[in-house]
Amino acid sequence: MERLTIQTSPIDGQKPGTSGLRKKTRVFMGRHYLENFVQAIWDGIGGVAGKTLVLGGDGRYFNDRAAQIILRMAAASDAARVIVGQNGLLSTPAASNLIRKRGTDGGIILSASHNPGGIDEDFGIKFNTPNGGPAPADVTERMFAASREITEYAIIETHDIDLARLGETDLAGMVVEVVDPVADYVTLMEQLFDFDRLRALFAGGFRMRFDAMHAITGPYATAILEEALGAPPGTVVNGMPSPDFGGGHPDPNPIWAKDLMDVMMGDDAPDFGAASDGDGDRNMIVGRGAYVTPSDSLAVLAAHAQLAPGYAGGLAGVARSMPTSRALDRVAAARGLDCYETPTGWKFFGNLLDAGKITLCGEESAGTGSDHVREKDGVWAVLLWLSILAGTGRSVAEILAAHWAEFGRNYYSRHDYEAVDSDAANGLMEALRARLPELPGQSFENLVIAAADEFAYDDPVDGSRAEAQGLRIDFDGGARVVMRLSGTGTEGATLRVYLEALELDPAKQHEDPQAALAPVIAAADALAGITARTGRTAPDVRT
Ligand code: VG1
Ligand code: CO
Repeated sequence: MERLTIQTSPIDGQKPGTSGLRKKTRVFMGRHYLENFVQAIWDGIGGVAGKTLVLGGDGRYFNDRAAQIILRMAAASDAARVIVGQNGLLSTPAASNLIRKRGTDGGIILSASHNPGGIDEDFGIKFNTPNGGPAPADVTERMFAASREITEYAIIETHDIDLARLGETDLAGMVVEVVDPVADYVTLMEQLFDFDRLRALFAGGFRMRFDAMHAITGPYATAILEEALGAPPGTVVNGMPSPDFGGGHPDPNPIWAKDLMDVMMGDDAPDFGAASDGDGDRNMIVGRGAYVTPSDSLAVLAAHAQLAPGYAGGLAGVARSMPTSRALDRVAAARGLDCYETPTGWKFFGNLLDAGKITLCGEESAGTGSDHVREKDGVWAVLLWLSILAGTGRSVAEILAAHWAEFGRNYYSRHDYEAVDSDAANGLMEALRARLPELPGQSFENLVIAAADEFAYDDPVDGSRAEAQGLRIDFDGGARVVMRLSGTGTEGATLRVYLEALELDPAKQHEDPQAALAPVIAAADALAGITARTGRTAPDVRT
């Protein structure tokens, strides 16, 4: 084995976004591209000499090659140990758990999450810090800075490590420890949930369909739902991870998880349906004939979390990302819980969780989680929902109706305009930003604007400030429009328009959300000139 020092030079654009660095797979496969960024990670965290890291990914195309390169680079920079999921696989929450449980110096997750995979699709890499959470902005900025000054990287020249075989191997003085990617995660779930109770639910004939979307949660969901909880074989569908996710988008929403939606809305639907994304941190929840918007799911989980043993003592507080609906706030106010509003991206919850200010948190993009790890967690959300269904004896539809009657319904939808020309998208945002001060008091589509601002977040724990986190426009009566540009796309710009309207009258809480939101949708277009500026007459995705 020879340690090589390879001369290189900076590559433009290695700037991590909302969740790590995401690019087209062919870009990552380009000469020095992955190696440069991995070296920048090492530099950004002050080197890896003597350190222990976790490594795993969602199994997408290039995951296997990237894992080998990263191991050889870690060894060349004198890391002490890398704990790798078997075959280079780990879901994002399972990686977060391992980082914490093993007391490591952090970890690398290979994933572009809900983005499609394959040689012509997307790849990504993310570094998580020792608390198990995504690296905060100061750390990713150091990585980006290092990527712009790089002149060389070190790598060991050797044959591939066998990542299929569990156990330890030596790689030029570094220990490579291959672990079962599922086992520690199952142990954690057993600590939080009453598995006997959930087994009894399935034994009583409760039917469920979990769509793993050909992504990483297949093995986790099969081990927990079918093997540990006794759900019948076939409960988990699309459970074999594939490098291109069966050619689909591993994004659990009604568009990309349409098969599941069709089953759940059809005759003879099971009692409960769920889906997860590429790397296993997102969840979609759907009952028989009842889709649950992620914002509502978060609010329902907060209202009933104590039904699971892990949360029987109550919640310290809750948090949501800014664009997430205010359904959570209504539960928090009724229960006397602190409720924090953070920018988009899980990294902003880390300090609140570490400081014990919150127990539960989530985002409108189908991410919910708690203080058990420092990532959102799809399978965990499913188990908490199952605990609530078992504990209340109600159906999903009944739980939703009761929730809205008690707290009010925050009708909610997100409209995405994908691969928009970047200049057009930036122009739209700039024009709206410039008009914010004059908007209060004006009315659009009979909706009167109460307040308008650009969201900035002051972290209450470390005092750091994050600016330019989205434009928000509040209307009298509890409706709201939020606009921001995605930080996870790999092509042009994605404009996200978040729409919300509050309905307190139980007689009006059962409308189609797009119909209930029609005035807000029209107001958003009138405010920002979406059609005029982007040339799009309809969004690509409505969640
Ligand atoms: C999106 C979501 C955000 C989520 C992020 C990572 O970011 O809006 O809520 O945290 O993806 O999720 P953006 O910048 O594209 O809006 V995952 O499951 O793709 O890691
Ligand atoms: Co994800």
